[in-house]
This record gives sequence, structure tokens and C-alpha cells, in this order.
Amino acid sequence: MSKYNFSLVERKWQKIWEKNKIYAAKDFSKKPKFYGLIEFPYPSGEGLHVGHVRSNTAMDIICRKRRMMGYNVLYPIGWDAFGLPTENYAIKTGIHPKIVTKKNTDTFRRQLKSLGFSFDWDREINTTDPKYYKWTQWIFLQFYKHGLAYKKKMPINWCPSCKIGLANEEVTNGKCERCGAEVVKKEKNQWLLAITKYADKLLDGLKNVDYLEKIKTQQENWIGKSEGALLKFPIPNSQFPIEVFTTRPDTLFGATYMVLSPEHEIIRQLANRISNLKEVKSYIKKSKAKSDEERITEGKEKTGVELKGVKAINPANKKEIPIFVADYVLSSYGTGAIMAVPAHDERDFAFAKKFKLPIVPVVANLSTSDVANISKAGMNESYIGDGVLINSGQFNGMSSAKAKSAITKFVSGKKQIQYHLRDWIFSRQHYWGEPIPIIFCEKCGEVPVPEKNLPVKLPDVKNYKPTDTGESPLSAIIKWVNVKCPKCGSPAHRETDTMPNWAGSSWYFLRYIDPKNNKALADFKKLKYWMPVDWYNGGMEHTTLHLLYSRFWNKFLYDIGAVPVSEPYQKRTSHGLILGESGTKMSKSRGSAVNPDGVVKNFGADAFRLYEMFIGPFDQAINWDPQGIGGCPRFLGKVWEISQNKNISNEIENHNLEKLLHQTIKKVGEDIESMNFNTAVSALMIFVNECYNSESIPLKIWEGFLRLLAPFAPFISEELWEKLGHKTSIHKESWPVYNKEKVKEDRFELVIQINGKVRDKVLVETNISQAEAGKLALNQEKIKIWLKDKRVKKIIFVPNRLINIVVA
Ligand code: ANZ
Ligand code: ZN
Repeated sequence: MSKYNFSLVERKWQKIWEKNKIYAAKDFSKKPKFYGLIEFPYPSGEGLHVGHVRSNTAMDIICRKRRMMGYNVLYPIGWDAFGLPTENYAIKTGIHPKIVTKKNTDTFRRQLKSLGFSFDWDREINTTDPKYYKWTQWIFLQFYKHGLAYKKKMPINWCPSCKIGLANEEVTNGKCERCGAEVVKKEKNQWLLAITKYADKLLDGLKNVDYLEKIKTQQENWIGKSEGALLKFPIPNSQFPIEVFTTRPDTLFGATYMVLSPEHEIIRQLANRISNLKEVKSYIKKSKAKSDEERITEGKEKTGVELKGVKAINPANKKEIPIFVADYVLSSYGTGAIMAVPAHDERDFAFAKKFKLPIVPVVANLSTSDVANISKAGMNESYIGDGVLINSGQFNGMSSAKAKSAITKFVSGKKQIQYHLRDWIFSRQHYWGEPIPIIFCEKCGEVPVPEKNLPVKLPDVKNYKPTDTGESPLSAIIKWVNVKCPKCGSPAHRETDTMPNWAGSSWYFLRYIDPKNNKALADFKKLKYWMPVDWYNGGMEHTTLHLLYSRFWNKFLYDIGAVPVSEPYQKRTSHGLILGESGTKMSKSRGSAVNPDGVVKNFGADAFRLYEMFIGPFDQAINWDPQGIGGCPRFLGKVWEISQNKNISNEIENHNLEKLLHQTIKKVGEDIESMNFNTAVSALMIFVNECYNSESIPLKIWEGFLRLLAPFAPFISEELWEKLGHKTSIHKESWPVYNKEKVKEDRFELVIQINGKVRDKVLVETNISQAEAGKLALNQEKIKIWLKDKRVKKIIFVPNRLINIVVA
């Protein structure tokens, strides 16, 4: 018997599959289509990560199963190759990012191929290819032409170390997500994409897609739709009232002071009336150094300064109330000013306690009964719920729900819907990104690059270091920057900011459908055939970034008629991360990274794939255990040995194996659909052990098993399929179907209880009668001991479950 030589077999089939293009997707096939998608990798210098292997294998298994089920499957791959690590590496080593990218993608491609993923390699794309980013730029121009891309002076999150502006999402705890440096605020003219205009569409669309519940919830919270009102508070002797956004207009009578964000304009307008202006200004200066995160952190000691010399009027009760500036109010939300209702808002409550401001309850909590109590005893905490109005003049006794619109109307306020979602800062001051296709003309101002002149290619230069002024490195390349205005021919210059690396990934799933098209981002008929993506698996960390961005782009493209469906992804699932042995993130620098090449070399791709599926529940983070992998090659060794040594033929019948096969078909099939890959693999293992213990195996049954194994371990199953004499690939075979009759268990574990306590279990025939079960139970040695000297009063029997002996 020959031992299984996985390297030989894996290399052999990799070549054959590639030559025969057995995983090619066919445009417009008559078969039903299935578009399976994984997040295309960023080709880092570190090479493939074992985490990539986990998610790619999972979708590979699904796609292989779909092919066997008769679908025309598209499972594409490409490179999300713009980005900072490559640029930083290039700056450090002096090697051009283009060359770095080429080297890295070559490594990734080789590694992915070695793992036997059934990608359609003819559709490979690369976001840094000018033929690709021509269309990224084209989409930008469409945004621009529809008023959804605009330039604005913005306080941006600035990383002094990366010298780059960051989106809010790229700042974690006030630190740069990439390098960990403290982020500061900086005013800069930035391009923005008006994603907020799509807030409602992005929310509504979630109703019609099959996303994991936690993904939907995260997106909903991120968009953060709030329904409330805009109310005006007059300032005596001033023409400018303070306008606030509130979700609780019903609490207006309890507004005992107001708070402005430090950035609020009114402070400047009132400056000459503020008697403590110096103190106010110094407070504003201090708060500017803080990130939004820091400012709103719960439980944080509240700070603020009263604007002395000015007051506002509460429009409901006409009382004069003080105005504060405090950094717990953000300039970027609502109107940047609030009415403070300490009795019913936690932050206002903490602030009022500290500054000894009046706390007037105006909503009584009905479930804690005593209304009078709160008003006389004072409050220990704010009550944030709904209830019935008190201390509110003619509105007393009204429910807070009703009072919301009644009070809004009473003070001539207006209903307002507010979103937490912000427009997307789309400028980066970097070299290695898509140039933004806009030209600034001395006469015409902003001029979009004519579509026929796309792509605006990145200039080939030696120096791509960021400038110290915060301008993009492109701004130093005078020959590239200076151009003639496409409209009037006057001297003009190019936009030198580039796009963020979220740009290319916002539409890549469309390009796979028609990767070589140079007339459109993709042919509309092909899009119509393939879209939407049927199943998209990716990381939870992308839920409020890439996943939201790409839904936005697709919806916009749908609205301008460039794509046929408004939701790009029908189904979205997510995987758990693979961590290092110690449970922390794998990192090359800390020496905790596992090299996939080594695993393939030592154990083979099939065993690697199986292990990654077996290692634990797919949706949970898991620690890499180098000891654990050994079981998988042993399992495949057994499969090989059975194929070689057992008597496998058509002449044989084996009722037990046949039954187990049908059960395994059912189990594996269902587990793949629910992404319970670990239990699918263990079902395959149980089946193999059963075969190992059988003298001989019916051919049809062994073939059925190999077809089940094929999506998980494509190499060995292909080799054994060929050895059985088949001339065509196992991956073109059909997925086995189970027989309903044959999956029925014919035995089950009968639970035996005495007075309701479990005392024993026995394996019995399905549908055993009460009489038989009773006889059997009373005859068990353990039970006899329990029943000694006792009298059986009653026997309760639950068919196919348990028998309970009641004794006195
Ligand atoms: C008065 C009030 C009374 C409020 C009350 C709440 C409870 P969401 O749900 O997140 O939309 N707010 C408004 N603008 C703000 C800003 N720029 N910075 C900080 N806080 C701001 O929250 C809306 C509520 O947050 C608003 O309703 C306002 O406080 C506060 F019993 O107004 B509320
Ligand atoms: Zn011009």
C-alpha cells in the first residue's frame, strides 16, 4: 500500500484544474446562477494570513457545493491593493509601490492557488490597475455631477505620524487606527461624499436582505436615525435665537439651562456681551484638543463655563435660563446646541448637580406611582422614560408621546429627523491611491476631468513621501499638477488629494462580472445576469465601513441607471478571527504569525482546509493550535487507506453504511448551509471510522462519501475519484441527495427516571411500546438497586423519549 503523497497529488490537480479552467463562471448560462463573494484581500507584505484561509475555505465549500447542485457559480478573487502599508513600506525601502504591489500579489496568488480555492482566475482584478481605477474615478465623477461629491473646509482627524486625514471610523479611542498615534484636529479643505443623503435608503434596504441580525443592528445604530424637533430659544436683545435639536420636546418645561458646543457660532456673535469672555475662550481652546470620543465618554466628569451676561428664554414658560458652553455637546450633531433637561437626561443631570442648576421634573413615571413624591423630595437620578406630564402648565396630565407634537406646535417648533451618520470624508493626502479627477482653473473654478480623459493616472515618480504641510505628495510633482483647463484652456492645476482605500472596494463586486470592459464599469446585461451577490461573507469589523460604503455606492449607481439592483448583497454572514496561540492577534513582528506555506508543505492543503473548518464554530474567534492540526492528515490518511485496501465494489450491500451515508449527506449538507463547518467535518470523520471498521464497502456508498468530501478536501477526493476509474472531475459531479426514509434513526436513547430523576439510559428500538420499555427499564441493574424495598406506584411513558417510574 502506498502512503498518501499529498504534495504530489495537490500539485498535479492544481495544474490540471488550471489548464481545464474547471471553475470558470459562464456568463448567461441556462443554469441558475450563484455569486459567492469573499472580501478581496489587501496584498500585504506579510503574505496570506491563516484567517484568510478560514473565510476563503468556507465560501469555497459553499461554492463547490453549489456547483455540484447544478448552479453556474461565480467565485472571484482580486486585490484591494491601494493603501498605506504599501506606501509606508515603499517610503522605507525606496521601492516603488507598484513594484511592491506586484511582488505581494504574486505571493498571494501563489498561496491561494496552492490551497485549491475554486476561484475563476480569469476574472482577477486589481484596484491599482489604471484600467480598474479609471472606473473608480468615473464613479466619483458621477457622484460629483449629481452633487454628492463636494469640497468643504472641515476639522478633520489628523494623524501627525501618518500625515493623513482619517475618517471617524479610522480613529479608535482618539488614536490612529493604523499606527496608534494620538489624533489631532486640523482644518482642511476636504472632499466629502454625501452618504447622509442615502441614510433612509440604506436603512430601508436592510428590510429586504438576509443579513445576520447583529450586522443589521450595527448598521442601523451607525446610521442612528432619531426623530425629534427643532425648537428656538430667543435671546433678549439679539436677533439670533438658539436653535436646538431634541428628541424630547415633551420635556421643554423642564429645560432649565442651555448648552452650546465650543464651536458654536453664536458664541462669536454674542462675544461683546459676554462678561467672562476670556474664561470662555480659554475653555474653548482646551476642548478643541479633545477628540469627540473623549468629549462624550459616559461617566466622564462634566466641564463647562457659563456665558455670563447673556440669557435665553425658555419658549414654553418664558423663564430666563442661563447659557453654558460645554464640550459634552458636539458641533457635528443636530444644531450643536441643546436645551438641557436635567430631570430627564443623565448627562444634563450630572452637569446640573455639579453647577447647582435647578432640576425640575416634568414627566412622571407612572409605574413608580407617586407623582408628588419626586417633585418635593428632589431626585437622585434622572428619569429618562416616558410618562405623564407635570409642572408643564396646560400640558399637565398629557402623555409624553402626545406632548411631543403638542409642545412642538405650541412653541412653533418643527419636526426634524436627525442621523448620526456623517458624510464620508473622501480625501487622503497620499500618493498610493486613486487621483481625484478634478481640475482647478483660474477662471472656471472646479472642473471635472472629461470622462474621455480617464483614467487620471498616478505619475511615475521617485518621491512619494508625504509633505510636512499636510499636502499630498502629488502636490510636489509640478509637471503632473499643472495642466490646461479642459473647458477654457487657461492655466489650471489638478486636485492632488487621492481617494481613501475604501474607494476601490466599494464597487469591486461589479467589476468581477465584466473585468475587462473598457466601455463601462461592467456590461449591463451581464450585471443583470449575475447581480445581486447571493452570499457575501466577511469580517464584522467592516460592517459600518466597507459594507455600508459599498451598499451606498451600489444604490447610487442603481439610481443613475448604471446597475440593475439596488441592494448589492442578498445575504451577509461573518466569520470569527483566528488568533495566535495565546489568544492575541497574530503578528509577524511578535513572531506569533503562522506561515500558511509551512502548513501546506507539512500537512497538505486539504488537511489545512479541513483543520480550519474543524478548529471551532465558524462565527467565533479561535486560537490557533499547532498541535491540533495533526488529526486532519490522519483522517485523510485513513480515507486514502480505505480506498486502497478495502474491498470496494458494486457487488456488496451494507445496510448500516448506507443508512449512515444518508444521515451524513443530510448532516453535511445542512451544516454547510448554516456554516456549521466544524460539525460537518466531524460527521465526515464518523463516517470514515465506520468504513474503516467494515470489511468491504459498496462502491456507490464510497463514491457518495467522496462527493461529500470534495468541497472540503478537493485534492484527495479528485485523486481517489480518478483512481476509481472516472474520466471526469469529481467537482463536476452532482451533490448527493439523501433518502428521507433512510435518515430516520432506528434506535434512540431511552431515558429512565425514578421520581423524575434521571437514573439510567439505554439504547432501544424506535417506537418501542410502553410495556416493553417498562419491562426493560425495571430489568436494568442500576434501576433494580434504586427500586430495592420500594413500591412502584405508577409508570409515566413519553414515546421515543423517556420512562419515569414513580415509587413510594
Ligand atoms: C432635550 C432632552 C431631554 C434630550 C431629555 C434628551 C432627553 P439622539 O437620540 O442620539 O438623537 N443632543 C442633541 N444634539 C446634541 C449634540 N450636538 N451633542 C450632544 N447631545 C446632543 O439624542 C438626541 C438628544 O441628545 C437630544 O434630545 C439632546 O438632548 C441631545 F429628557 O434634548 B435632548
Ligand atoms: Zn477654465
